[in-house]
Amino acid sequence: MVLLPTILILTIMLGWGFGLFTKIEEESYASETNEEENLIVVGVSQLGSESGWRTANTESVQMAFTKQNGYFMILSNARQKQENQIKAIRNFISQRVDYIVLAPVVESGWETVLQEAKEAEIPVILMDRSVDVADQSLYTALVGTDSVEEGRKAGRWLEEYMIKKRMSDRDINIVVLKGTEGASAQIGRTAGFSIIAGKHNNWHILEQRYADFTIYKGKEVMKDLLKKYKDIDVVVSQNDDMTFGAIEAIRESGRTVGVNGDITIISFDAVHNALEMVADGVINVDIECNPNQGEYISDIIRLLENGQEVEKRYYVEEDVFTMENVTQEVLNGRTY
Ligand code: GYE
Repeated sequence: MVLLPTILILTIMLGWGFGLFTKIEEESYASETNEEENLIVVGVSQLGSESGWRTANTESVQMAFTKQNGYFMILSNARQKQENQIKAIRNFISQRVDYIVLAPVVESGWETVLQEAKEAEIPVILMDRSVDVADQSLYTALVGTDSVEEGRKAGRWLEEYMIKKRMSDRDINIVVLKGTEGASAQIGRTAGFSIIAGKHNNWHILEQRYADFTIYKGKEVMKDLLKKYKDIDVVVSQNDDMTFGAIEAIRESGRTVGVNGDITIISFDAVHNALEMVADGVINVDIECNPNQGEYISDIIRLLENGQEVEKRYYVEEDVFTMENVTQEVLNGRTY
């Protein structure tokens, strides 16, 4: 279900336009004055700061959970470690926060700590990525993206591109740069793309390698793949940061990328820098993933505060960008 798109657009226009690029703060602590002021105390466990997308995602909660909006937020950066997230959640529980927002670095291993939150009667709202738990009552709602569908969109784009180029029966060699091992965004995008690739006998996935959603790893892994395979036609890179690194590696190897190049680049996220590269024909296609989730979560908390029912899953709206639809207007409106 798509939640309040107008609020999203307003937030993009007003909020991020002011350029509030604060770094994730170290944990701050809830105090008694918050109760006096009647603020809703929200503990946010962010998984890290690995990408441009993640920075935007963190800024979206910082914009949503302000004192003016009636919140006191405790924000904790787990630096890619699940154990840090578990510690943060236990801290939130002992401080008796009103809500916990969790962006889980990996899918599995959450049962125990989520059970503890449930016993403390603190609703947990998942942000961005999902968890793999048998008991769905361990979290109240998820606001995120449909990563399997994102992977499918990448595959469908490649199908259409091959048809347009009258090359649909040509053999193509593909490498996949995967995000963090065990992360739902990685698992979903891999699965979605594989579903489409599986329909084509002439699509050869040479290798799929983890590159942690970072520029550095993207470059390192791509360098390695280029040494190993001389005939790569398509790179599917599961986020823009890895794509930036991969493009550097490809150029350094003497090969070219994009619309007029010899390696086709498929990316995910559609952050501003990447969209500029789409407009310039460097990246062929970018599957959008929307990081502005803080406002949606705030809406859910308001519903819960009013004793209303909420849905289990909210997916944000997402587009597919190629040279044809990255207009100046799109670029101007993209604040992350
Ligand atoms: O694509 C990537 C980030 O989980 C959807 O995590 C998110 C992904 C996003 O680091 O850039």
